[in-house]
Amino acid sequence: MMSLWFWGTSNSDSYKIPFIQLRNLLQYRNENKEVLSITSVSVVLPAYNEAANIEKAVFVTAETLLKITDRFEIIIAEDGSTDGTDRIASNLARQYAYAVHLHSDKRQGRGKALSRAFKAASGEILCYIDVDLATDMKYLEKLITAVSLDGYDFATGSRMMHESDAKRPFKREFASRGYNFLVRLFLRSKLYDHQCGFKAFRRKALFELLDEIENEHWFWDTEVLVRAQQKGYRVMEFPVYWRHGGSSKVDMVKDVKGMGSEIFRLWREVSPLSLFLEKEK
Ligand SMILES: Nc1nc2c(ncn2[C@@H]2O[C@H](COP(=O)(O)OP(=O)(O)O)[C@@H](O)[C@H]2O)c(=O)[nH]1
Ligand SMILES: [Mg+2]
Repeated sequence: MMSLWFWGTSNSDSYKIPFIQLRNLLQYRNENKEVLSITSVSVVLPAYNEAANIEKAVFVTAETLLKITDRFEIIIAEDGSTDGTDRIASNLARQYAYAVHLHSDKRQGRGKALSRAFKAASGEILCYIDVDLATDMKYLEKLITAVSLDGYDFATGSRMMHESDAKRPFKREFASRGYNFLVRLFLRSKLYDHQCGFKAFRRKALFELLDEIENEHWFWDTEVLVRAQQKGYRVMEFPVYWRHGGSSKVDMVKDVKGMGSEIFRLWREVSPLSLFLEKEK
């Protein structure tokens, strides 16, 4: 687990922290001792063809984490990229001691990449953030303190609560509303948004269900939150400011269909009604 004192310098980027900003951060840290060193945090950035965004995502995440804890690592879980993301990620890992690069030549799917990264992570608090930083990073402190100090086991940002401020294309909004409705109905979830790429977990709680998660791609998020609720873990959902990241890796036909069938696969596994129907057969 790396600390501030391992902070490296980069010659090539425009996102490196200038000295004056670093001094302000140090002052902030001195004045806000209670938020510091609460615990160690691992933030995973799942990345597939993110050459345009990955460097900014790592630096903004590091800058934000510095205000929260002095023990953190940032794991770039990258696979299958064909646009040079792998090269950028391995350079970042070489230059900055807090950055780790996990790579696979073949695209793994977002869920598999996340599971693998969490197994390699050393933090007590485990988080992940989509690389487009669609959720405003000002919520990272709230996300982390939910599981480190406030007694929750899982925490997730939400675009679907009354106080949320989220803008995305109509087609995505429509599909997402229908999807979350079905998850609430069939999987008896109490949450409004299962797919927001902004989540934190208490290490022990996540590891207790990680090997039960069958989905290896987009449905991973939903499966984690549904199984967590089924096991009686405390899940915190809170409204966030969220802006669509421009492009998307979601295939609106194939992935939406896949998510639908995954709802019914999980329903068959966890619903008492389906277990009853199976017995009757
Ligand atoms: N490692 C890995 N990351 C992925 C994969 N597919 C998507 N991602 C990442 O998952 C995150 C969410 O993707 P995005 O296209 O922003 O999804 P959207 O916001 O729901 O449209 C991004 O950081 C992607 O790079 C994959 O197969 N492997
Ligand atoms: Mg996105």
